[in-house]
Amino acid sequence: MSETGKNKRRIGLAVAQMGPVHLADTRERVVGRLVEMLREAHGRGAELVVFPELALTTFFPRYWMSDEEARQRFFETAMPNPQVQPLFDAARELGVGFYLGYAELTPEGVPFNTAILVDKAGTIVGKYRKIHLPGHDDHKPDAPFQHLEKKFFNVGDEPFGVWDALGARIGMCLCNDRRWPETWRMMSLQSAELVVLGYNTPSHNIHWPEPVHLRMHHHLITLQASAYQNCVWAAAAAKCGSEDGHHMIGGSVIVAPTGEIAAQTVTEDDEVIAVNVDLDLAETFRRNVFDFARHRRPEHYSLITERVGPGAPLPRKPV
Ligand code: CDT
Repeated sequence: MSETGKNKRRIGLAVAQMGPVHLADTRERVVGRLVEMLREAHGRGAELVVFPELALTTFFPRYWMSDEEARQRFFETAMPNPQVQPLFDAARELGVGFYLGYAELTPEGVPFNTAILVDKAGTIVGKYRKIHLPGHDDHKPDAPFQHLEKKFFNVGDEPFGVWDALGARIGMCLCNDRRWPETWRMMSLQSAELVVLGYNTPSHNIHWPEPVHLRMHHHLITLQASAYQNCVWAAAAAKCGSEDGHHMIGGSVIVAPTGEIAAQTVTEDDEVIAVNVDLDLAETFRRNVFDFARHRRPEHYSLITERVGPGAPLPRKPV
């Protein structure tokens, strides 16, 4: 490392991709896999480990069932709870923080698709509830599987946020959120340096006959373009492979603010990737092409918050 390299602000960052979690897998078994990857990541210098969305269970929104059954089988009513406690204990023992996605049922009985940020002491320091819920809420008996996030979860009740933790300013989102530019801009406008997210992306799209290769293509271009346009590092963890015959893409990545992929998984199984991240790398972009204070023109962006979808063109002055 160069002399200047020594002075840079760095964080040991790992993504812990998960292979499939089947319906028959217990929470204990899944948490055992997470602890094993946390230990491996620590051995490779990680201070923060990113786990997937809904990491504790199979991707259950693919199954039609009553809300009551889903809540009984797949939701957590407390975090940590006795089954997940070993992960929090390992984090404290090793001095490693983590991001974890799970299905949350609040004490008031409200269901969310949630992610938490846990610091090196094993304390929850941030919580994010998924805002962009894809899929549908009705039964589609002719589809090969369902995507019932709109049935099983409420839309997140707080805007996108960032948290000062582990020596960095960290933003959180979940899966489908990564496809929306608003997600990233909300966080970069709060000076995010690193955006972490988990995902479950089915290889087949039940809504239209999308060529399978486009799933990976759109996943990667979204992350690379968003990291660059928002001057952030991005870390994305898949749950992937075939869960009881339902295939989901891998391709977990750590992306630099340059838009370049710094590390990518090569399997569809449990796999750790790690990068010693230079948090200052984004500064060049923040000071130049994306100096927001000098170049952004929010007075010309009003439609972004006024309209949900496409509408009539804005009135123009006569030419
Ligand atoms: N989990 C999740 O958000 N998955 C979506 C699938 C979209 S297709 C209905 C994703 O954006 O990857």
